[in-house]
Amino acid sequence: MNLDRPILIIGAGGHAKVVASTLKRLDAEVMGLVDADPARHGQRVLGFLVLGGDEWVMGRDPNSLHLVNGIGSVGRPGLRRDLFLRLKAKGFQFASLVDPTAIVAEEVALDEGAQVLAGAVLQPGTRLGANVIVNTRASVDHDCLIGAHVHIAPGAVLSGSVAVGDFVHIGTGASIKQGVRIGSGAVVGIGAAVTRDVAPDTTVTGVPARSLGMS
Ligand code: JB2
Repeated sequence: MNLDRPILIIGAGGHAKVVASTLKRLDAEVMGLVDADPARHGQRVLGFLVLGGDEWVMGRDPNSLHLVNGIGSVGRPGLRRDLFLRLKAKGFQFASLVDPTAIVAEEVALDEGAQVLAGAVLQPGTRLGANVIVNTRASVDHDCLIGAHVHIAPGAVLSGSVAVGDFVHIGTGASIKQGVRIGSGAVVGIGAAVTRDVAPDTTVTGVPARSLGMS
């Protein structure tokens, strides 16, 4: 976790509130938040001020702060990834976050900006790609490989050696059988039980999960 510089949170909605809460538990120095909605400017999120829009970030020296991505994945799913890539191209770095209530075993690797939130569990040998969210009380068992920009929503459970491609959404409370491979861009619905591999860009739902076609 690179919390050695002041932190600016991108976004000021629901996910921003969750990461702000983690940052408070970590006793990090938070400068505030930025949000595209002018109506939010000047408001507070858990006591932190919404300073302005993304132009506020662009006017800063990238070496003077670290960013935390406070955009979630509901609504426009590509927004979180696009902002991460745009701000990185401008030279900014994203802090990775591990909530103090999470359990992160040895031999776990987190790429830039990965977020392990309250009560989450990561078992040994697991790797999280850049900008991943392991959300509240989700668990990722041993030797899972999780691609970039993946959202593992609250309470989802991945058994051992699951491989997840980039930009996958695994819905709240879904369960993934050991060794399953989930292709890039796939969506796993809320509460689904995934027992077989999922093709890229496909949506699966139900128990056991069945394909609804291209996502
Ligand atoms: O380009 C942008 C931009 N576009 C939208 N830059 C910045 N800095 N902010 C942007 N936003 C802002 O993101 C919106 O104005 C809004 O305030 C915020 C998104 O908030 P919302 O609560 O709608 O979604 P979220 O992505 O924070 O949270 C969703 O995903 C989470 C994973 C929610 O559904 C949560 O319930 C869920 N836990």
